Amino acid sequence: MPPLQRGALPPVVGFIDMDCFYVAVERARDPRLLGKPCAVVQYPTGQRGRPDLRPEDDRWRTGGPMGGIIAVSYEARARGVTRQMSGAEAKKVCPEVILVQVPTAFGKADLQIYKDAGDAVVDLLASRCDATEKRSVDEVAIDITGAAEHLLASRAAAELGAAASAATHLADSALSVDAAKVTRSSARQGHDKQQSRDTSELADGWEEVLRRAASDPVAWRLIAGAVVVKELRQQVESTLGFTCSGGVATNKVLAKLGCGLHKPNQQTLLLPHAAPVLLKDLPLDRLPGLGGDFGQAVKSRHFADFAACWVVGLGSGSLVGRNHRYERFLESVETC
Ligand code: DCP
Repeated sequence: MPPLQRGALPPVVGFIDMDCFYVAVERARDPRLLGKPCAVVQYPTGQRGRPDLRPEDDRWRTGGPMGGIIAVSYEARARGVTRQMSGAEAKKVCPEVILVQVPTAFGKADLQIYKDAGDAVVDLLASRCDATEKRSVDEVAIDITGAAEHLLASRAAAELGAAASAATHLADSALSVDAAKVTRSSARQGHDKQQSRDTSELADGWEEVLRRAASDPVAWRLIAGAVVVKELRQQVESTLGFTCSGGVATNKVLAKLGCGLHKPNQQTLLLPHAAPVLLKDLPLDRLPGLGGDFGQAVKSRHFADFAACWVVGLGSGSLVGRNHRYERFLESVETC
């Protein structure tokens, strides 16, 4: 293993995204939902004046107005249920789907159980990370440079390589590049490319990566980071009962991008040399800040062929706080 040069190398950044999070929270509270097609629905309009539904009440909706869907289990996604549907529409495409309504307080949705669960995840991650940055109710960027360096100093290289390669997709594997071509909206609905976990596909490219990493300290630290993320994900599942997906890279934009390639309950390593390959055909809406109409306008007016290397050049960025360089880029294209 090459010698470590603390401070001279880019950080090791992880990204954690919980799988179908509100559903997972409901499943941890009610194991009858495990393995079943189910979805969480927002409270239906006209709820005011009705008694509140506390978290501990029976919140399954079997009739009447069913509200709109805000989270869908992967089992229900496989049967055609999507977040754009109303509960009634979901029942039509998948009659066996179980709909759980969010709790209410004072006639309004009460999201406290989901917020508490997200905070519990951050607290657990913080125990082994240099810094954590909550990006949404169920997404966390983590600086795991110290934990990766600790593993490099305390475990044999062969052991780390074996652990990382057994659990981690490479972002430039054929499977990942294929997954990257899917737009954000279809990725969210779940598709077969996301869910393939064939171990021979996981092994694709790893032998070469490990051989090259022997003389590449940046790559070695990221490989150790993949082991850290694998262990953290296992800890989250065994302690809190939630599965999550993970990404590892040298900055949070790329770590998030890697994280979204393979869900649920999988993880992806984005080594620096893999970024241009991955970003070449990436739909712009997969990058943070470039989803929706703005991303479309940027693409059509400025980047028919998106400048992937620019994103790689974000470098380390700051993990905690805002990534000013990326934001300046977004502002500059907006005003072009
Ligand atoms: N959420 C919401 N309203 C939306 C979108 C999401 O209330 N319009 C809530 C429910 C989700 C949670 O936020 O469970 C996290 O949203 P994500 O977009 O991360 O999606 P999921 O975690 O549900 O699924 P995935 O496994 O695809 O990340």
